[in-house]
Amino acid sequence: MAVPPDVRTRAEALRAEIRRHDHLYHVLDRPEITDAEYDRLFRELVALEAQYPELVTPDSPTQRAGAPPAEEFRPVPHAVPMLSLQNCFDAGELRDWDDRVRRLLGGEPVLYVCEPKLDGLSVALTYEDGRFTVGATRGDGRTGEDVTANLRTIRQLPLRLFPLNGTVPRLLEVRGEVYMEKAAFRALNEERARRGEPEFANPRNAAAGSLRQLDPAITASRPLKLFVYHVGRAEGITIRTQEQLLRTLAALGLPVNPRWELCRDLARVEAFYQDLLRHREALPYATDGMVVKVNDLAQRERLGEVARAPRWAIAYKFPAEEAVTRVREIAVQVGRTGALTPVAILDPVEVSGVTVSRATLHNEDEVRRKDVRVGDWVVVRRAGDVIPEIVRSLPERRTGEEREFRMPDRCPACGGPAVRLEDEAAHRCANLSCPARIREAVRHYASRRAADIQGLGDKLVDRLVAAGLVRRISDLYLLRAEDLLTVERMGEKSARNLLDQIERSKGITLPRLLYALGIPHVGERAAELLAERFPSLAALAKASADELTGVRGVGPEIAASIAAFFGNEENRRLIEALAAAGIDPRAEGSRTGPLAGKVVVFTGTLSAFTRDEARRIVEGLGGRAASGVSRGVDYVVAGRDPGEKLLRARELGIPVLSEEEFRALTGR
Ligand code: D41
Repeated sequence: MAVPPDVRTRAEALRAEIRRHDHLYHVLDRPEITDAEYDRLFRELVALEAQYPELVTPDSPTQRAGAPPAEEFRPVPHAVPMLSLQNCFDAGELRDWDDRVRRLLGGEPVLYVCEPKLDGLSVALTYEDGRFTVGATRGDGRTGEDVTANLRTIRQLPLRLFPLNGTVPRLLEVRGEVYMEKAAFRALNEERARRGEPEFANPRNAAAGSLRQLDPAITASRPLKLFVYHVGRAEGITIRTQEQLLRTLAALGLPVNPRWELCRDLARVEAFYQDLLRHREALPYATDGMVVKVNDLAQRERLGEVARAPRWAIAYKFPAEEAVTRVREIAVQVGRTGALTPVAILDPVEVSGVTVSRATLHNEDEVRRKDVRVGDWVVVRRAGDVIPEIVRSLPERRTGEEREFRMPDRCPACGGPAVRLEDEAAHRCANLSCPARIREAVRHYASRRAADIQGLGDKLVDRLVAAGLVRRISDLYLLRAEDLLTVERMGEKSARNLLDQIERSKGITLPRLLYALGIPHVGERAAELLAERFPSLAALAKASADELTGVRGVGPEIAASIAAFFGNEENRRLIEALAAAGIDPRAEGSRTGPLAGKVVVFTGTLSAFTRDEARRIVEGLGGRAASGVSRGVDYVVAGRDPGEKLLRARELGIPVLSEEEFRALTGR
């Protein structure tokens, strides 16, 4: 089918517009439109491209994900080798480097650019006529691996460069660092722990592991980010200094870390380092030091390189984040799924400014592998704000008093049997009503990314569980103000607020609820995928193994876990109890409709549709129709002869719509 010219023009305009908003959002962190408005543009483009497939270009914003899994990574030779960096560890070594640079340049003035050194994975990105064509890892510096399809999924990476003075360079090979923010790294590890998958040791391994995936869909699900800091090759553009290089790359729409500085002397370089060290914790990314580079590219040329590292740059590393301390005890924690985790209780020790007194040992095999015994001296490490870990024990300092750790065969919380399932690293407490498990399950349910019940803190959960008031998640919805007042010295007002929060959580969406239930292996991502495919919990509970594994991103392990969850009598009763409390969300027909995430209640008789039709309209627009009026309700639609519900809505200050207003809102 020939593409009508106006459609082609519209698609081009949409692409330009989406590119601009991608840049504003992902690179500049300064969005100009809401997610819903963005989604509308995106959907329009998707629809046009679906109708006219010949409109699709590889650099269309719709083409980031979706490449099929690769068999292997093709080798990519680097036309200009990717060099490594020489290191220094203190001010004296930095001075030696500066002295050498100045001597080699015959004492002429030198400016330096300082940049944070991100702990990620170096990549080279090639743009031809402004279009992203090839992306490669550093590899050994001469040859890397072709990870183009994976890099395309990184939202900071422009598929097309913005023109500069009306043109884009003929060829530009930029270099930078793919990394994972610390918070994202922690969340990924938590999810992996829940799924019983091995955790990544640090954000760099997580970034590398995510980028080196044969299936780009997996990379797309990992929150990778990018900063660029170097140009390997350029044609059709002249760059003379690092300062100009960074500004130019930013102007082309590439992500440049704004935290860089042009320094006129070594004192300024040292000040940049101290400042970075002070702010290190608060930065969203992990850094292991800074990189100092000669600003002038002509001077760089004269300085040259030694041993595959430029003489004109140096990495000034932060001090080691390790310390030595003793293991007082190895305690065992019970998780939400009953997993027992050994935790080393340490003599408190300071590691890069933070006191560390516990370190996770993950599981029994890990304790064996690291050969950690109670009473041992151990090396502990903190990388950025990653959970402290024991690097190794120091057996040479043993006295013979140390005790080997054995996983208990009873749960330390309830005394029930702890079993280790075949092909699992973890021991689990098998008792579903173990108070420790309930506590963790409720904490998880209330957490921000789940039901988001603010004010339901860990301590309060502990007390509610200990008092027997909460034996399963659904019991939260039976709590009364008196209960809260008796278990905790809480004011009437805070108790009210908390009950309101609990009430509000009844409006939880299906993907969030799926995640909040804490089904082993079902993380946020899997929950979203499942909610796209199954319209309700009931539908999911009925799904066959084949239907489950048919969902992209859901493997046999997740499917088995879901089947086991819904096959369990207790869990089925929990789902019923939740539904009885009014929690039975439906898949959102649309995530951006005017009623997305909204709860609507009807009262009285409607003239244009039946109740069921009205309900379906709401659901089709991403909302949920509820039967009772509570604080979680967003609109009450009043037809002819409305009932009690109207009064209740007025009492609670909930907006009341006439049938006409409802039709205007929904376009019916
Ligand atoms: O942030 C970094 N990790 C970073 C790495 C950076 N900001 N600048 C760098 N500059 C270079 C040169 C000077 C060779 C262009 C680097 C790296 N190299 C680098 N990363 C890994 C090996 C070398």
